[in-house]
Amino acid sequence: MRLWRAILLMNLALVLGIMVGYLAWGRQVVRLENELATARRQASIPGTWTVRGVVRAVLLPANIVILTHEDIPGIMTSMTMGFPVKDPKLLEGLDIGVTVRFTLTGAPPNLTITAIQRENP
Ligand SMILES: [Cu+2]
Repeated sequence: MRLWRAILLMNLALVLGIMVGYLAWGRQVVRLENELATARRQASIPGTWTVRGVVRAVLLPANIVILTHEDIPGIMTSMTMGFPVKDPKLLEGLDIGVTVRFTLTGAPPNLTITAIQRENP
């Protein structure tokens, strides 16, 4: 085989490889964009979720309760975070360390506690 033919074949193989890689990458981008759009749609749908949590702090002036909550399906995994409460009366009788069952309402990430009860030990 002549040298120029070998070089030509190598260049063709290189161009082909780059094209295949570029096409695969393009498809991946489209797939990821669709996934992101779906996730954004799902994440911003208003709803109501009732889950359990443990009271970590009550910030009366700010109307916020800090809870370690269990997984909220489709919204977030378990974590410690603060939630605003709809009515300051909901914060009455919430002692630190108490296990509660609470209801979140709104369109994530704008969620408000609309109900909260101590769970029986
Ligand atoms: Cu959270």
